[in-house]
Amino acid sequence: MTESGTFAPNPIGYNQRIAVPDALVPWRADYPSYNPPEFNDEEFLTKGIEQGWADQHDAHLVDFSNRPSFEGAVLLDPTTGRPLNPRGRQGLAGRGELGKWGVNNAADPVVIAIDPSGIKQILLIQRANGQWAFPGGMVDPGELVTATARRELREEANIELNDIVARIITKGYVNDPRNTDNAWMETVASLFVLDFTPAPKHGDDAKDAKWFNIPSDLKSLEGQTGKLYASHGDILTLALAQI
Ligand code: RP5
Repeated sequence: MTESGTFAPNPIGYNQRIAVPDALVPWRADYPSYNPPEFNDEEFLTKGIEQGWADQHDAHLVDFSNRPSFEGAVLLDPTTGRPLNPRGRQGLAGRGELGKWGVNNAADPVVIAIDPSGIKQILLIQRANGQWAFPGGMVDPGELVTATARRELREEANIELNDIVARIITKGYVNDPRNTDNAWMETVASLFVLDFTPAPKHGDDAKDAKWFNIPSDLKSLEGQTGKLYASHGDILTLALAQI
């Protein structure tokens, strides 16, 4: 089970998001009338607090000193005590369906199989919102990101790659549709290169799991899959440049 326990952003809450003109996205841009709607999935977050994976509702109660961001130092809103998204205004306050104020850490296994003739395939799962994605998930408290990647592969695709050495290909902010002004996703993506294609079986909240041929580049892959979830297309492009 993923920490958040959900894949599809609640369309009701996230649909309140307002558009922010590009020039006014950075917090340093003066925008005195900025007053975005607030979305916190209270029932879901209260369950998360009880189960220990979500922060308290009041961000003042959270110790952010041990919550590093790949984006550098994170500013806190002096009034609410909430972290401010380092990528600027997102048109929605609160933390929506993300358990943590500020950084929410994920891990993404990028599993690519290459056959003897050089044909490449990528293992993807289908999320509840229908988009294809890496079988990634939230890092559990105290868990190493490399362990998260292997756990999520097992849970979402029923694939164990214990004998395969993975290498980290990128770490950073994810353009996840659940991001808000005060909560956002960051991931560590690990590359697994295989010379075989273990049969996947979808599990957890993945609706499907399968291998896709990568004909030449991301664009040709997305011709089959549709746009990959969040920043996964960019991550895959990085991965392909490294093999
Ligand atoms: C994305 O959300 C990450 O890249 C990762 O794939 C995923 C983690 O969230 P859940 O799958 O646990 O919802 O931003």
